Amino acid sequence: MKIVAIEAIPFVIPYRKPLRFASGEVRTADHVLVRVHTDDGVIGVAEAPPRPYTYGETQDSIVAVIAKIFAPELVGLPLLGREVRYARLERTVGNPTAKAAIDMACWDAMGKTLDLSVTEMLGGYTDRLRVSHMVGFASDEAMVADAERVRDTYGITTFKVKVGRRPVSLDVGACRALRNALGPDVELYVDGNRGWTPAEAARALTAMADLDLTLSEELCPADDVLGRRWLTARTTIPTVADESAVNPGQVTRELLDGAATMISIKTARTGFSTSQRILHQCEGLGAEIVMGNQIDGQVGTACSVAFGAAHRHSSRRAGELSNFLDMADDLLTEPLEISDGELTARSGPGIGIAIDPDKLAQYRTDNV
Ligand code: MUC
Ligand code: MG
Repeated sequence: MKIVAIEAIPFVIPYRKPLRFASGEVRTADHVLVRVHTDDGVIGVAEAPPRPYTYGETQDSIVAVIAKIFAPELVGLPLLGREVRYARLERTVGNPTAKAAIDMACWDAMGKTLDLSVTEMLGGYTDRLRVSHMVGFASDEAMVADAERVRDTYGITTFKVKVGRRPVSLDVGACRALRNALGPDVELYVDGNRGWTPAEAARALTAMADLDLTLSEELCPADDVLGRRWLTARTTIPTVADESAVNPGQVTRELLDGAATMISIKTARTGFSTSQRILHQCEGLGAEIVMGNQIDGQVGTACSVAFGAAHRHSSRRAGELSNFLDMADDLLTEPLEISDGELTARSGPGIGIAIDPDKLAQYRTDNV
């Protein structure tokens, strides 16, 4: 049970409609499929979604760092040697989605080797999560139509609304339109992707005080140290750290600084191994978590639901699991299906997904 090769395969799948938010926009899924091969002939898979505006990774950088740094460091290690693998990957700062995809592909290979699902191996708490849908920037009418379509088609009743535009009244208007159209029973929360100053964020939250928002995520940059602390202390809405807390040290800092009261866990950037460390850290500190979305495809979403369902602490809230619906196609032989507002974790082995070879041949861009 040794790792003998790690492949990083770039592929591009168009989006049906772009997702826009304060720090950028996504028009194509230019992801990297990672395959970990063992000497038993097992192949573990996962995907890395580059988010250049967030972590500085690109599709090219992910392919290169895996080929030139991570694969040479890991080939030859025992598949079950999780701590050695973790130590080797964590020696390198940054490159979060490249490291996460390798980690998850190794877990997939472990599950396939041991004939267990990743959800069972991680904790086996439940087999499903409620789904939250991210609504990106558009006109108020288009944002409402997107949310209504997703609610009516998939039974989703939790929505994360992208905010962080200027003037703040743009987003206040959009959130108000969503609340008016969807009624009092849906859950609404907001994510600013660092778009506002603390003063703008405070003004927006005051203007939306009657909208029953349940969470406010990353409204202003992590480097606004005192401003974030000031904002968090003056709002009754829990504040979620997302891109400011992508490793256990940053999670500690955000929570103990009073800059955030909750943490978004994204398997796309912390894999299963670091996500589990962060989850237990949050549980110990008494901080809630939300399973976030790195604008994942179906491979990444299967990873999020496998992890989220595995633990009590990560399965309480709706996970952000639906944005693959915006993609024109995907790679799985059996597509994920959201019904009654829920997504089920696959029963394995491993993550429980299979890549369709024809689709991979169609969408891969490395001319193999
Ligand atoms: C999110 O929760 O912020 C947008 C940028 C990014 O890094 O993740 C997405 C979603
Ligand atoms: Mg976010």
